[in-house]
Amino acid sequence: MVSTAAVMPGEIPKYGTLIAPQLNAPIHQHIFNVRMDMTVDGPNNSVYEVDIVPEEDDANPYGNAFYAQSTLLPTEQAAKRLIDPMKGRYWKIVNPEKTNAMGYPTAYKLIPGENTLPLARSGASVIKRATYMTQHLWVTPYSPDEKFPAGDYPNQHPGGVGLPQWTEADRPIENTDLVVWHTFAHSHSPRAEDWPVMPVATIGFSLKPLNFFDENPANDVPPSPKNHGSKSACCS
Ligand SMILES: [Cu+2]
Repeated sequence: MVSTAAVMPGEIPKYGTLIAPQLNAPIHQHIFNVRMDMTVDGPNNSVYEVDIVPEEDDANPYGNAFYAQSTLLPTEQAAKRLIDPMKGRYWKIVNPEKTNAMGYPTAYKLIPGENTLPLARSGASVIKRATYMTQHLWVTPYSPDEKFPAGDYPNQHPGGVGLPQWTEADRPIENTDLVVWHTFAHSHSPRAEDWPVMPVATIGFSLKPLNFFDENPANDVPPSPKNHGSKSACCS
C-alpha cells in the first residue's frame, strides 16, 4: 500500500499525487541490490561488459555493420558500471579456463531490466548510507564478511561502508572467485489506480547461459511418453 500524507484543502502536491481528497501519495523510489556469488563452470570467473556498437565508417562502407564489443573489467574500480540501453549493454560472467564446443569461454549473461538511478543528491544522507545505489554493477572478490551492499547496520550509520569502502582497495577480479552485485530501481510516481491497494508491480533482471552449452539444451530433453496427455492414457 502506498504511504500517504494529508494536504490542505485545494492544495495540489508537487512531490506526489492526490489519490483521494486531501490525500497525497508522495513520489518515491524502490531500489534493490542483489548479491550473486558466481560460480560459472568452476570457482574462478571474470566479468566483461558487452556493448553492441556500429563498426567504424572506414570499415563499414554500407553503414550497416555492427558487432558485440567485449571489455574485460579487471579490477573493482573498473567494474563500477551503469546500464546503457542504447547500446544493448549487458555483462557476461565467464570462466576463462573452460570453453564450449565452438571454443568460446563458458559464460552467463546478466541482462538488466527496468532501471534508473537514485534521484537524491550525492551529499544526501541516503546516498552516503547506500552508495551502492549509484552504480548498477559492482564486482568484488569473494569475501565471507562482505554480505550486504550498504554494510551490516546502514540505518543509523553516517555512511561510506559496504561496497564503496571494500572497492577502494581496487582488488583484482580477473579469473578469481568473485561476487557480482546488481542494483536496479524504479521511480514510483503514484497514480489513482494505486489506491487504496496497489496492483502487483514487478522488477528484476535475467541471467541466461551464454555459450555455456553447445546448443539449445532443450534439444537434449527426452521425448514425451507416447500417450502423454491423451484421454485413453489418463482418464478413461
Ligand atoms: Cu512505490
